[in-house]
Amino acid sequence: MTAVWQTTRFAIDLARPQVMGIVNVTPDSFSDGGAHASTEAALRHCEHLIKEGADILDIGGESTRPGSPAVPLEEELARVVPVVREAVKLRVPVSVDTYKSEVMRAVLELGADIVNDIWALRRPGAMDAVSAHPSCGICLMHMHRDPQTMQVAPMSGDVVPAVREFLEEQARALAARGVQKERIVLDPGIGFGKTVEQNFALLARQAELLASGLPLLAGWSRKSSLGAVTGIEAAGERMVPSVAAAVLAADKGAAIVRVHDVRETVAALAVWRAMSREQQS
Ligand code: 8Y4
Repeated sequence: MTAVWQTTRFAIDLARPQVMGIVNVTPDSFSDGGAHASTEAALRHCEHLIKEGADILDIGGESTRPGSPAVPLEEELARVVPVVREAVKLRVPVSVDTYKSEVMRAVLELGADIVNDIWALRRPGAMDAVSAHPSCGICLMHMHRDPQTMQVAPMSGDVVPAVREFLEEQARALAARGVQKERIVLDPGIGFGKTVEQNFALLARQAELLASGLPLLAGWSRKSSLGAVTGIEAAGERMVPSVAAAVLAADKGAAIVRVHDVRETVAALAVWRAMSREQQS
Protein backbone atom coordinates (compact mmCIF):
# COMPACT_ATOMS: atom_id res chain seq x y z
CA MET A 1 0.00 0.00 0.00
CA THR A 2 1.55 3.29 -1.11
CA ALA A 3 -0.97 5.89 -0.02
CA VAL A 4 -0.33 9.54 -0.79
CA TRP A 5 -2.15 12.72 0.16
CA GLN A 6 -2.39 14.81 -2.97
CA THR A 7 -2.02 18.50 -2.15
CA THR A 8 -1.39 21.66 -4.17
CA ARG A 9 2.36 21.20 -4.62
CA PHE A 10 3.20 17.94 -2.84
CA ALA A 11 2.09 14.32 -3.08
CA ILE A 12 2.67 13.57 0.61
CA ASP A 13 3.94 10.04 1.19
CA LEU A 14 1.82 8.39 3.88
CA ALA A 15 3.96 5.24 4.10
CA ARG A 16 5.19 6.56 7.46
CA PRO A 17 3.12 8.71 9.86
CA GLN A 18 3.45 12.41 9.02
CA VAL A 19 3.88 15.03 11.73
CA MET A 20 1.83 18.21 11.28
CA GLY A 21 3.19 21.02 13.45
CA ILE A 22 0.77 23.57 14.89
CA VAL A 23 1.43 27.27 14.25
CA ASN A 24 -0.96 29.70 15.94
CA VAL A 25 -0.97 33.25 14.62
CA THR A 26 -2.48 35.33 17.36
CA PRO A 27 -1.67 38.89 18.35
CA ASP A 28 0.72 39.05 21.27
CA SER A 29 -1.18 40.86 23.98
CA PHE A 30 1.96 41.42 26.05
CA SER A 31 4.23 43.20 23.61
CA ASP A 32 2.71 45.97 21.51
CA GLY A 33 4.59 45.03 18.35
CA GLY A 34 1.41 44.98 16.24
CA ALA A 35 0.67 42.76 13.23
CA HIS A 36 4.25 42.67 11.96
CA ALA A 37 5.55 41.26 15.24
CA SER A 38 3.04 38.40 15.30
CA THR A 39 3.83 37.58 11.65
CA GLU A 40 7.54 37.43 12.42
CA ALA A 41 6.94 35.32 15.54
CA ALA A 42 4.78 32.86 13.60
CA LEU A 43 7.38 32.56 10.82
CA ARG A 44 10.15 31.94 13.34
CA HIS A 45 7.96 29.23 14.83
CA CYS A 46 7.44 27.69 11.35
CA GLU A 47 11.22 27.53 10.84
CA HIS A 48 11.69 26.08 14.34
CA LEU A 49 9.11 23.32 13.72
CA ILE A 50 10.75 22.44 10.39
CA LYS A 51 14.14 22.10 12.15
CA GLU A 52 12.44 19.83 14.70
CA GLY A 53 11.24 17.58 11.88
CA ALA A 54 7.72 18.72 11.01
CA ASP A 55 6.50 17.24 7.73
CA ILE A 56 3.61 19.70 7.39
CA LEU A 57 2.86 23.12 8.95
CA ASP A 58 -0.70 23.92 10.07
CA ILE A 59 -1.20 27.67 10.27
CA GLY A 60 -4.26 29.04 12.06
CA GLY A 61 -5.47 32.54 12.91
CA GLU A 62 -8.37 31.68 15.18
CA SER A 63 -7.89 29.91 18.49
CA THR A 64 -10.36 27.02 18.43
CA ARG A 65 -10.31 26.12 22.09
CA PRO A 66 -13.74 25.37 23.52
CA GLY A 67 -15.65 28.58 24.13
CA SER A 68 -13.15 30.90 22.46
CA PRO A 69 -14.64 33.79 20.46
CA ALA A 70 -14.86 33.78 16.67
CA VAL A 71 -12.41 36.05 14.86
CA PRO A 72 -13.84 38.43 12.24
CA LEU A 73 -12.90 37.73 8.60
CA GLU A 74 -10.72 40.83 8.14
CA GLU A 75 -8.80 40.06 11.34
CA GLU A 76 -8.22 36.42 10.35
CA LEU A 77 -7.01 37.48 6.89
CA ALA A 78 -4.68 40.08 8.44
CA ARG A 79 -3.17 37.42 10.71
CA VAL A 80 -2.90 34.49 8.30
CA VAL A 81 -2.17 35.93 4.84
CA PRO A 82 1.25 37.51 5.63
CA VAL A 83 2.39 34.30 7.34
CA VAL A 84 1.24 31.99 4.52
CA ARG A 85 2.85 34.26 1.89
CA GLU A 86 6.26 33.56 3.47
CA ALA A 87 5.61 30.03 4.77
CA VAL A 88 5.05 28.67 1.23
CA LYS A 89 8.73 29.45 0.57
CA LEU A 90 9.91 27.05 3.31
CA ARG A 91 9.79 23.82 1.23
CA VAL A 92 7.25 21.92 3.35
CA PRO A 93 3.52 21.56 2.72
CA VAL A 94 1.51 24.41 4.22
CA SER A 95 -1.90 23.66 5.70
CA VAL A 96 -4.25 26.44 6.79
CA ASP A 97 -6.68 25.90 9.65
CA THR A 98 -9.78 27.87 8.62
CA TYR A 99 -13.49 27.41 7.99
CA LYS A 100 -14.03 30.68 6.13
CA SER A 101 -14.28 30.38 2.33
CA GLU A 102 -12.71 33.83 1.82
CA VAL A 103 -9.63 32.78 3.81
CA MET A 104 -9.48 29.49 1.88
CA ARG A 105 -9.52 31.32 -1.48
CA ALA A 106 -6.92 33.85 -0.34
CA VAL A 107 -4.42 31.27 0.92
CA LEU A 108 -4.95 28.92 -2.03
CA GLU A 109 -4.19 31.89 -4.30
CA LEU A 110 -0.87 32.23 -2.40
CA GLY A 111 -0.06 28.56 -3.02
CA ALA A 112 -1.14 26.94 0.25
CA ASP A 113 -1.24 23.15 -0.01
CA ILE A 114 -4.00 22.04 2.36
CA VAL A 115 -7.26 23.38 3.79
CA ASN A 116 -7.81 22.04 7.33
CA ASP A 117 -11.45 22.74 8.24
CA ILE A 118 -12.89 21.97 11.68
CA TRP A 119 -16.35 22.51 10.09
CA ALA A 120 -15.66 19.92 7.35
CA LEU A 121 -16.71 22.46 4.67
CA ARG A 122 -20.21 23.04 6.11
CA ARG A 123 -19.84 26.84 6.25
CA PRO A 124 -21.06 28.97 3.32
CA GLY A 125 -18.94 28.71 0.16
CA ALA A 126 -16.34 26.36 1.63
CA MET A 127 -17.17 23.35 -0.58
CA ASP A 128 -17.05 25.66 -3.61
CA ALA A 129 -13.72 27.20 -2.58
CA VAL A 130 -11.85 23.88 -2.39
CA SER A 131 -13.70 22.30 -5.34
CA ALA A 132 -12.69 25.25 -7.54
CA HIS A 133 -9.03 24.47 -6.85
CA PRO A 134 -7.49 21.77 -9.08
CA SER A 135 -5.40 19.96 -6.47
CA CYS A 136 -5.43 21.30 -2.90
CA GLY A 137 -5.46 18.79 -0.05
CA ILE A 138 -8.43 18.83 2.32
CA CYS A 139 -8.81 17.67 5.93
CA LEU A 140 -12.44 17.09 6.90
CA MET A 141 -12.90 17.13 10.68
CA HIS A 142 -15.90 16.03 12.70
CA MET A 143 -17.31 18.56 15.15
CA HIS A 144 -20.51 18.20 17.18
CA ARG A 145 -22.46 21.51 17.35
CA ASP A 146 -20.10 24.55 17.30
CA PRO A 147 -17.00 25.72 19.19
CA GLN A 148 -19.06 27.83 21.62
CA THR A 149 -21.51 25.11 22.64
CA MET A 150 -19.88 21.76 21.78
CA GLN A 151 -18.80 20.95 25.33
CA VAL A 152 -22.06 22.13 26.91
CA ALA A 153 -23.96 19.20 25.41
CA PRO A 154 -21.58 16.55 24.07
CA MET A 155 -22.71 13.76 21.77
CA SER A 156 -24.77 10.89 23.12
CA GLY A 157 -24.49 7.19 22.41
CA ASP A 158 -21.92 5.38 20.26
CA VAL A 159 -20.03 8.17 18.55
CA VAL A 160 -17.81 6.01 16.33
CA PRO A 161 -20.36 5.10 13.63
CA ALA A 162 -21.86 8.62 13.80
CA VAL A 163 -18.46 10.23 13.22
CA ARG A 164 -17.67 7.79 10.41
CA GLU A 165 -20.99 8.38 8.65
CA PHE A 166 -20.68 12.16 8.89
CA LEU A 167 -17.14 12.19 7.50
CA GLU A 168 -18.04 9.79 4.68
CA GLU A 169 -21.00 11.99 3.76
CA GLN A 170 -18.80 15.10 3.52
CA ALA A 171 -16.22 13.15 1.48
CA ARG A 172 -18.98 11.95 -0.87
CA ALA A 173 -20.19 15.52 -1.34
CA LEU A 174 -16.67 16.55 -2.36
CA ALA A 175 -16.30 13.59 -4.72
CA ALA A 176 -19.63 14.55 -6.34
CA ARG A 177 -18.05 17.92 -7.12
CA GLY A 178 -15.15 16.22 -8.86
CA VAL A 179 -12.59 16.29 -6.06
CA GLN A 180 -10.27 13.26 -6.27
CA LYS A 181 -10.33 10.94 -3.24
CA GLU A 182 -6.53 11.24 -3.01
CA ARG A 183 -6.98 14.88 -1.91
CA ILE A 184 -9.14 14.01 1.13
CA VAL A 185 -8.15 13.08 4.68
CA LEU A 186 -10.62 12.44 7.54
CA ASP A 187 -10.31 13.48 11.19
CA PRO A 188 -12.51 12.36 14.12
CA GLY A 189 -12.15 15.78 15.80
CA ILE A 190 -10.84 14.79 19.21
CA GLY A 191 -12.35 17.07 21.86
CA PHE A 192 -14.91 18.69 19.60
CA GLY A 193 -18.16 17.95 21.42
CA LYS A 194 -17.26 14.53 22.82
CA THR A 195 -16.83 13.18 26.32
CA VAL A 196 -13.47 11.88 27.54
CA GLU A 197 -14.72 8.31 27.06
CA GLN A 198 -16.00 9.07 23.56
CA ASN A 199 -12.63 10.55 22.57
CA PHE A 200 -10.87 7.40 23.76
CA ALA A 201 -13.43 5.22 21.96
CA LEU A 202 -12.47 7.09 18.77
CA LEU A 203 -8.84 6.11 19.45
CA ALA A 204 -9.49 2.50 20.47
CA ARG A 205 -11.74 1.96 17.44
CA GLN A 206 -9.84 3.95 14.82
CA ALA A 207 -10.07 0.85 12.60
CA GLU A 208 -13.79 1.53 12.13
CA LEU A 209 -12.96 4.99 10.78
CA LEU A 210 -10.17 3.64 8.57
CA ALA A 211 -12.73 1.30 6.98
CA SER A 212 -13.87 4.35 5.00
CA GLY A 213 -10.73 3.83 2.92
CA LEU A 214 -9.43 7.37 3.41
CA PRO A 215 -6.36 8.32 5.47
CA LEU A 216 -6.90 9.57 9.02
CA LEU A 217 -5.50 12.60 10.83
CA ALA A 218 -5.53 12.59 14.64
CA GLY A 219 -5.22 15.70 16.83
CA TRP A 220 -4.72 14.86 20.49
CA SER A 221 -2.04 17.41 21.34
CA ARG A 222 -2.50 19.02 24.80
CA LYS A 223 -6.25 18.41 24.74
CA SER A 224 -8.37 18.26 27.87
CA SER A 225 -9.08 14.51 27.65
CA LEU A 226 -5.35 14.04 28.29
CA GLY A 227 -5.69 16.36 31.26
CA ALA A 228 -8.68 14.36 32.51
CA VAL A 229 -6.87 11.00 32.58
CA THR A 230 -3.52 12.33 33.89
CA GLY A 231 -4.64 15.02 36.30
CA ILE A 232 -2.42 17.54 34.46
CA GLU A 233 -4.51 20.68 34.46
CA ALA A 234 -2.20 23.02 32.55
CA ALA A 235 -2.39 22.36 28.78
CA GLY A 236 1.24 23.44 28.40
CA GLU A 237 2.36 20.61 30.70
CA ARG A 238 0.68 17.86 28.68
CA MET A 239 3.61 17.08 26.36
CA VAL A 240 4.22 13.52 27.57
CA PRO A 241 0.57 12.39 27.37
CA SER A 242 0.31 14.13 23.98
CA VAL A 243 3.27 12.16 22.64
CA ALA A 244 1.79 8.94 24.05
CA ALA A 245 -1.51 9.65 22.29
CA ALA A 246 0.24 10.44 19.00
CA VAL A 247 2.10 7.10 19.11
CA LEU A 248 -1.10 5.22 19.97
CA ALA A 249 -2.93 6.95 17.10
CA ALA A 250 -0.12 6.06 14.69
CA ASP A 251 -0.15 2.46 15.93
CA LYS A 252 -3.90 2.34 15.30
CA GLY A 253 -3.29 3.49 11.74
CA ALA A 254 -3.40 7.30 11.72
CA ALA A 255 -1.50 8.68 8.74
CA ILE A 256 -0.95 12.17 10.16
CA VAL A 257 -0.71 13.48 13.72
CA ARG A 258 -1.29 17.17 14.49
CA VAL A 259 0.99 18.24 17.35
CA HIS A 260 2.54 21.14 19.21
CA ASP A 261 5.65 19.21 20.35
CA VAL A 262 7.18 18.20 17.04
CA ARG A 263 10.69 17.18 18.17
CA GLU A 264 9.43 14.84 20.89
CA THR A 265 6.73 13.34 18.65
CA VAL A 266 9.21 12.69 15.82
CA ALA A 267 11.54 10.89 18.26
CA ALA A 268 8.73 8.78 19.72
CA LEU A 269 7.48 7.85 16.26
CA ALA A 270 11.00 6.74 15.28
CA VAL A 271 10.81 4.16 18.08
CA TRP A 272 7.35 3.07 16.95
CA ARG A 273 8.59 2.77 13.36
CA ALA A 274 11.61 0.66 14.32
CA MET A 275 9.14 -1.81 15.82
CA SER A 276 6.65 -1.50 13.01
CA ARG A 277 9.26 -2.32 10.35
CA GLU A 278 9.90 -5.69 12.04
CA GLN A 279 6.23 -6.55 12.53
CA GLN A 280 5.22 -9.83 10.90
CA SER A 281 1.92 -9.14 9.16
C1 8Y4 B 1 -4.63 23.09 24.41
C2 8Y4 B 1 -4.18 23.41 23.17
C3 8Y4 B 1 -5.90 22.59 24.57
C4 8Y4 B 1 -5.00 23.25 22.06
C5 8Y4 B 1 -6.73 22.45 23.47
C6 8Y4 B 1 -6.27 22.77 22.22
C7 8Y4 B 1 -7.84 19.99 15.60
C8 8Y4 B 1 -7.73 20.87 14.53
C9 8Y4 B 1 -7.78 21.98 16.39
C10 8Y4 B 1 -7.90 18.60 15.34
C11 8Y4 B 1 -7.73 19.17 13.01
C12 8Y4 B 1 -6.88 22.50 19.87
C13 8Y4 B 1 -7.62 23.35 14.28
C14 8Y4 B 1 -8.10 22.64 19.06
N1 8Y4 B 1 -7.85 20.70 16.77
N2 8Y4 B 1 -7.68 20.49 13.25
N3 8Y4 B 1 -7.70 22.12 15.05
N4 8Y4 B 1 -7.85 18.25 14.02
N5 8Y4 B 1 -7.68 18.71 11.75
N6 8Y4 B 1 -7.15 22.63 21.18
O1 8Y4 B 1 -8.02 17.74 16.22
O2 8Y4 B 1 -5.79 22.33 19.39
S1 8Y4 B 1 -7.80 23.34 17.46
